[in-house]
Amino acid sequence: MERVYIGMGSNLAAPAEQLREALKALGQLPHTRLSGVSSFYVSDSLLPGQPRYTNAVAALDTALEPLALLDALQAIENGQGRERLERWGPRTLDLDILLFGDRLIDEPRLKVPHYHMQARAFVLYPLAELAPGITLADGRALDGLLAACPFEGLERL
Ligand code: PH2
Ligand code: MG
Ligand code: MG
Repeated sequence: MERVYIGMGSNLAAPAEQLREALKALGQLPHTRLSGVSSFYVSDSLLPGQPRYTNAVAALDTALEPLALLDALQAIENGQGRERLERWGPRTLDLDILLFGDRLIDEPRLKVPHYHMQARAFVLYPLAELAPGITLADGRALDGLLAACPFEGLERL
């Protein structure tokens, strides 16, 4: 089993409810255990003109390989009505693989560590609840990323 952290986000159709439903689905994935969930956080969208997001991070222990897990996450997104109309468009559910054990993954469909996570408070602060003090597979310390990324603008539910 490998420890995986999933970034979760929603800004449509009752976001907190979307995250709760997604957590149930994550808990039912084969060869996978849902091992932790952060608090939920609300923040403005990075793109102006969209509803506010609710975000959280989930910890999984899984025997699935990364691309099999990615397929399963996309199936959950689709099952909750995700429409892929525009990059960074508003979404009912976004499930991103942030970290996958100590692997560095660089494939067309999947880059791990997730390449935007270092500058996103709505990823780093919930991750720090579940994995305080960790070092990413690329050698960066979570504490260093947090120090460079103010909590400002996040509202913890
Ligand atoms: N996701 C985006 C764009 N902007 N803003 C917040 N606050 N949270 C998100 O998850 C988010 C966003 C597209 O990936
Ligand atoms: Mg995302
Ligand atoms: Mg995504």
